[in-house]
Amino acid sequence: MSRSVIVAAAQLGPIARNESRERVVRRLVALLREAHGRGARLVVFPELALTTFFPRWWFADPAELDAFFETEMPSPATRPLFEVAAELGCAFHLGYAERTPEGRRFNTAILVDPSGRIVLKYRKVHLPGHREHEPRRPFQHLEKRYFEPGDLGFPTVEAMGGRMGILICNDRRWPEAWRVLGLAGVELAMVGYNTPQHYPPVPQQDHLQHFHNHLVLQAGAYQNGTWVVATAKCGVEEGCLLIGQSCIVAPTGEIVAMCGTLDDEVAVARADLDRCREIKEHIFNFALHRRPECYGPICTKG
Ligand code: CDT
Repeated sequence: MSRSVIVAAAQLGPIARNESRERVVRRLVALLREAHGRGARLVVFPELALTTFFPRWWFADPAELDAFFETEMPSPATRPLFEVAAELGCAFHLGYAERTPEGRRFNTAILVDPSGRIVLKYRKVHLPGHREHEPRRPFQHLEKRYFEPGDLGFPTVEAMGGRMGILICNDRRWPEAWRVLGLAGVELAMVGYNTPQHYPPVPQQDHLQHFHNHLVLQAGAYQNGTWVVATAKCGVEEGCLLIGQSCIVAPTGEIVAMCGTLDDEVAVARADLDRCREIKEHIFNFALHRRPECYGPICTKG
């Protein structure tokens, strides 16, 4: 049986602060239909794909913050996406802000299989930004305040004929996160992101944002022998420019498809999961070549 799956990065342009969930879901459904029409059977939507990137604002009123969180999945607003995807037999990845019944908040992503069942849930481990209000910044990045670090580790699942895993945005910069997925044998990693072009603490690196994005995605793919589908929410969102260049990366580290706009757009490629073996059984054959006895400091605090 072929282990090829046609995958899509379903990039989103900006979402306005006052845009309703219903309207965003209509955009997601349109992207899903386009991707499916181009052969895709797995569609990857971005991080926090249902709202504007709200950590850019300081909210003193918890009710204002809660409005950006989902308390159920699917919900009445998101159900149409689940229904259309199941009708088409198309799996999808979706990032959203999760509020648990106990009131805990996570930056979460799920994989929904072609029958409409949630088969994988991941909560972002590496939360960037800051905890307190920093009014001197042109915009805030309050993920450290609004989310708890993920408590699920880096889970993977067998789906679509291969081993699937998820990282969320800032996680992609951390080789440790990739390697934990690699050790689980991941063959396709989904990564949603919202990455501002301007990084207020180190603005001299603003021109490197696109380079760093692809650098870490390509390194993560190659060093772990996995396909990567990485999808942005991008464009000028409430005055803040977010980078695009959503892409699909082969296990060799090569970018095989990429979005060219800063708007709603689909990039599609055929991912032959068997190609992971070219890397996993040779240059990065972990059983043969890894030296974990020398890597101790990686797992100690210091
Ligand atoms: N969403 C997210 O994690 N964004 C960060 C921005 C840089 S840190 C403020 C990222 O790593 O792309």
